[in-house]
Amino acid sequence: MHNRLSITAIEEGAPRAPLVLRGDLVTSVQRAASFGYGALEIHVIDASTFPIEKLKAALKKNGICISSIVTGQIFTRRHLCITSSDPKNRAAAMSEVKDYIDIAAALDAADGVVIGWVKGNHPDGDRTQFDALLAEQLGILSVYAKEKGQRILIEVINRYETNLFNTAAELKTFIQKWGLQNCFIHLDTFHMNIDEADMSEAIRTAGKDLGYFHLADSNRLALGCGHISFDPLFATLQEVGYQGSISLECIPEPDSVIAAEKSRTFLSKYLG
Ligand code: LER
Ligand code: MN
Repeated sequence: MHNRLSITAIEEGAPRAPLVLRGDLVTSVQRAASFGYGALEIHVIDASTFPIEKLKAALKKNGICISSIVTGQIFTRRHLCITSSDPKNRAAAMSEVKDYIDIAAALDAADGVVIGWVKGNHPDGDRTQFDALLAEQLGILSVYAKEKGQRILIEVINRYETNLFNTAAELKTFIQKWGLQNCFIHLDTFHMNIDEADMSEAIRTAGKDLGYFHLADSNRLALGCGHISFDPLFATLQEVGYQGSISLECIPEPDSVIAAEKSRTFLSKYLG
């Protein structure tokens, strides 16, 4: 396969958060390239202080690109979500996601902008109003992203973290029902191993709408440290003609270097 291989980075985060490279982002660009990754996925903490120009220079110097910009920190650190029942909160969330889309555009991200936790959770009971609001907000963001040459990548996340889109089929149905353009399905092997009855079938369900792919083993450690069978997954990615990046999002244990190198070695049989 010839997909671009990416690795996750954040300036600082909880030790067991599944983000491999930590610390200064320019250093992470150098480390990603030296470990044999062709792209960096950045979980941006604060758009207002994000070092766009320094990163552009570092990417050029090291010959790698940005695969995606991830919005999760908007929710985890600032408790904002695009479907909040508080109009101020949701307006702030939308404004921040747009700032993240601007960063992705400035860095010419290859795959797009990931929307995970920032989409919120649906309330108990009737979902009709919530779904309409979610579709409206995603529609606004996808038009904004399209104007900037970016795509919206909606992540399917397991039931213990969110009650929205735990399977590829749920998300595909939602995208089709609301006619969302420029919104793609983002799968993650850690989440799929929990909620999909058949992981290969989930990739087939996403099909041409598959827009991004996260890799971790069943225990969210480096590849080869758990019990996921990756052979059929890579075969199915090929079968559906997936062209996007494949990004390592695992817990950096015993440390970032070992997790990055071990996973890179594991992947050489699929990606060269
Ligand atoms: C983010 O990509 C993800 O997979 C979530 O579980 C948050 O870590
Ligand atoms: Mn993920």
